[in-house]
Amino acid sequence: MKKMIIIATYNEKDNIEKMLAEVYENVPDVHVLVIDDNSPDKTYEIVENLTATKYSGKLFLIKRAGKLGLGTAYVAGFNWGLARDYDAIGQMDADFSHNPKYLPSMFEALKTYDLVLGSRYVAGGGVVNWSLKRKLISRGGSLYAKIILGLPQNDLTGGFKCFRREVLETIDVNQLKSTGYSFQIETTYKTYLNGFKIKEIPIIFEDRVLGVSKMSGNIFKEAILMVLALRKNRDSFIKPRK
Ligand SMILES: Nc1nc2c(ncn2[C@@H]2O[C@H](COP(=O)(O)OP(=O)(O)OP(=O)(O)O)[C@@H](O)[C@H]2O)c(=O)[nH]1
Ligand SMILES: [Mg+2]
Repeated sequence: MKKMIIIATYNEKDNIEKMLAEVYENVPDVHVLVIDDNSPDKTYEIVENLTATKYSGKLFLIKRAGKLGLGTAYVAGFNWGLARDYDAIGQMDADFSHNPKYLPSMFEALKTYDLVLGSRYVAGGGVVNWSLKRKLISRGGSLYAKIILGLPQNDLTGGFKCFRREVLETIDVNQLKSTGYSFQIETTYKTYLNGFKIKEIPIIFEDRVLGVSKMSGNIFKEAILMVLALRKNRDSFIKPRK
């Protein structure tokens, strides 16, 4: 199985090199695509250097003109991966909230499942160092989406995921409507609607230690409305299987 991981970065200069080292330590044969949105802290320069030296042939960089959002970064990454011969396409954050030690078991599960979710909300999973408020918002958001959309999965907003390429080919990544947190809900929902097998693997999610948070209130509003829109348009997301 040829594997790749997409890591989107915006001002992650303190995290990215160590993150990449840990990813390759855990999965030596994985390819990583970094999508950087012209980070003011020049994260892309660090990555550029590593593509030419230490990680030549297994690290790739797409540098975009400016901050275009995490959702469109993943879409660009999905398209990049689908245009090449990867069988497994993963995504994770650069800030160590997603511990690379989980990658081997996630890729292993992808041999029998079509989408693997790193899940905070199954037995053995959890979050550390989060305020009660953030815990409630996150847990409530997943529960809200689970109920409205009728999904059996428990962590619908997490961004630590691995897809089989067939899933991304089927759900039409260029038609994804969300830009913020609901992006994760949308891809999992469309995967589920198309009959793919989804596995949740417990992860302990750790709050970012270095770098600055990009949370905002608008993102939540979008998510609440987007979930309703996804439910309403449910039938149009079911594609004929290839
Ligand atoms: N390319 C790109 N990457 C982004 C953008 N926004 C966030 N990211 C990256 O996406 C990942 C997740 O973003 P975070 O800022 O960690 O979001 P979060 O985990 O919800 O919030 P904090 O950890 O509290 O900051 C990180 O690797 C970010 O650097 C963006 O607009 N473009
Ligand atoms: Mg984060």
